Amino acid sequence: MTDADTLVAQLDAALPMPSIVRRDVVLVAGPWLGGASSVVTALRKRLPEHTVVEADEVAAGQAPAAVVFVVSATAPLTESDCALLDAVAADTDAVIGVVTKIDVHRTWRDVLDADRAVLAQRAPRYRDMRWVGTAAAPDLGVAVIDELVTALRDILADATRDRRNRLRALENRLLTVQRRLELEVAGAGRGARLGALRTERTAALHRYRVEKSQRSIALRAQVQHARLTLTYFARNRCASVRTELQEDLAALGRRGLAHFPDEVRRRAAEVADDVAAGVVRQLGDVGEELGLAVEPVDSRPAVEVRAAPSRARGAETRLMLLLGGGFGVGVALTLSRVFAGLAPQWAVGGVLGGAVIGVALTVWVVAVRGLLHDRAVLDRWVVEVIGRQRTAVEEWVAARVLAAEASLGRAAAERDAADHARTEDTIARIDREIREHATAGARAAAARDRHVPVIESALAAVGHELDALNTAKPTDSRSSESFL
Ligand SMILES: Nc1nc2c(ncn2[C@@H]2O[C@H](COP(=O)(O)OP(=O)(O)OP(=O)(O)O)[C@@H](O)[C@H]2O)c(=O)[nH]1
Ligand SMILES: [Mg+2]
Repeated sequence: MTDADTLVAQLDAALPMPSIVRRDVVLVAGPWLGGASSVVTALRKRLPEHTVVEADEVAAGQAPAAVVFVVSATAPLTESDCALLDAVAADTDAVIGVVTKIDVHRTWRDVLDADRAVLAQRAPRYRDMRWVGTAAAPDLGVAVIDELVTALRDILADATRDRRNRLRALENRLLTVQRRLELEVAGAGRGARLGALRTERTAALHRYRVEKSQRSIALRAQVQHARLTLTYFARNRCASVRTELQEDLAALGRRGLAHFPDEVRRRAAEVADDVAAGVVRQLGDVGEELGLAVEPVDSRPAVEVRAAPSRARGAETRLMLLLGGGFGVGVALTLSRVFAGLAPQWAVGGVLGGAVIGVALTVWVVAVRGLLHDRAVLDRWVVEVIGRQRTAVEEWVAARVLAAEASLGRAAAERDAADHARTEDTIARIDREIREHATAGARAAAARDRHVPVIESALAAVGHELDALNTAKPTDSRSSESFL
């Protein structure tokens, strides 16, 4: 057992080590339109004892005995060409470089040197790689493939090939494990995920605070607005009903006055109903706007209309009778005098007529004065009744709005509490995930620190042994000189 095997045996058995199946085939691969298929055809003809395959005939997890890497002499290797070689020769040390189509590209030697230099710079393993020029499917003349056939025969006959391939595969496995350990420390997108989680955490907290204060501002503003609107509504409704009642009263006759108090009661009750409906509607709108439930309004403003003042007038009636009588007597005397002066033959009739007119005028003046007095009394009564009702309605509105504010405040507090619990859950989930990532990172770092030193020693031993085998092997890195 070599050093490399001993060190690999020391590696933790739990480490997932990719394994490969070695196939006794020659793999010919190269970039697009490089000429690989033509080389395969030519090699199959020349080396019937070996199996020559193209890349699509080698499954994942399989490795060939030797790799022929075919590139066109058109231009030097590009980065993607080199990456292709890395992939196909990852588990195989026996690699031959082929520059093809040398029949049409006279500068193929320069391209070959450039390819060799590019690969030598890419990895030390390619430094001693053998390169040949071929023309497997020339446009004119015969195929130039002999040197490739010789090189391939040499490489396949090399006694150290198996061991070198095995060591190369081992190196690839070790590098894969090392890369995986490093990747696990960095975490697949762990940094980005942690950043996203922290942003999400800050956003969740910010959203909770902002939404809470916005909701409480909205609640205050809406309640304040409802209070103002409803107070104005109640006040205006009372003022308009008072004006209407006063206007009605001014047009009422003696008989209508008797029913007027009932009308006042009816209208006062109407105002109370209107205000109650307005409050229900407005508070309902506020609740809907805020998305909160408002307790139903189950009362209406109390309407207390006291009895109208009595129309007993006593002294005033007597005074009016006196004044009306005086006025009637005056008119009667004046009329009798006029008749006595102008038509003495009608003097008696004038006295009688004057007396009748005087009495009629007296009755009329007293009645009109009485009606006006009653109206004035009722007018004052209406002002007083509606004034009292306005106070009662305003108090009722203020009490309802206050009650609604309290119930909305309670509902808002419940919603805030639910929101708080939800935000706490979110934050806890985010914190848990952040912790899990941190733990996974620490675990991965510990695993890397434990395994990487052994892997590095094993890699060094593998490299050492490969160097030793390559130095011992007779190298032939001459390029084809046979063409042209
Ligand atoms: N002049 C010349 N042309 C060649 C030579 N080898 C291949 N070609 C031409 O190059 C083209 C591609 O050849 P292929 O052998 O099919 O190359 P490939 O890499 O298998 O191509 P893809 O599989 O399509 O990527 C064809 O038109 C061939 O005729 C050569 O040695 N000389
Ligand atoms: Mg092909």
